[in-house]
Amino acid sequence: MLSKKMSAALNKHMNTELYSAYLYLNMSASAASTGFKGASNWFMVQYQEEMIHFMKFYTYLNSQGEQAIVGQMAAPPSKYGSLLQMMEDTLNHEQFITKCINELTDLAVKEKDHASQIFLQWFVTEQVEEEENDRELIGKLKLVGDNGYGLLMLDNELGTRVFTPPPTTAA
Ligand code: OFO
Repeated sequence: MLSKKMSAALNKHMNTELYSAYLYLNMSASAASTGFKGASNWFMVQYQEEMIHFMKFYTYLNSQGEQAIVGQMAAPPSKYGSLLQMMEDTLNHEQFITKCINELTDLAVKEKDHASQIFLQWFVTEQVEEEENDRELIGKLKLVGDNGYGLLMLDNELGTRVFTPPPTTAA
């Protein structure tokens, strides 16, 4: 059983995960429109992962007898800068998500909500991995700079990313 406060906070964040999915879907289209097919694939995989994150919250809320409610949200930007800028935007967004997950975890601790604490642990770990991946790519993009051959090689590398669905979308 969730407190009203915990339920509302989890539901709000569920919608933020959906926003993340739409954000990366727009980034994928933007990268494709500038000829970066590999980067487009990378952001598409990112979109697919965010949909899993969204579904984890959706499933968890419903499993706790709450009704998950998808609400209205702001449209993500449709115009982006260079690949480096897009990756820096991605890291900024993920740092924001990390802050949200930490706040949710703080609330779960405060509410003595052990089930939610366990549920949120997966996301705490996931965010470390997400930020690490983004920082690594930012480093590579800075190294490559405006070098066309380097960008082509990096785009090829981004094209190899594969979406691996978790064994279950449940919490
Ligand atoms: Fe990118 O981790 Fe969810 O939002």
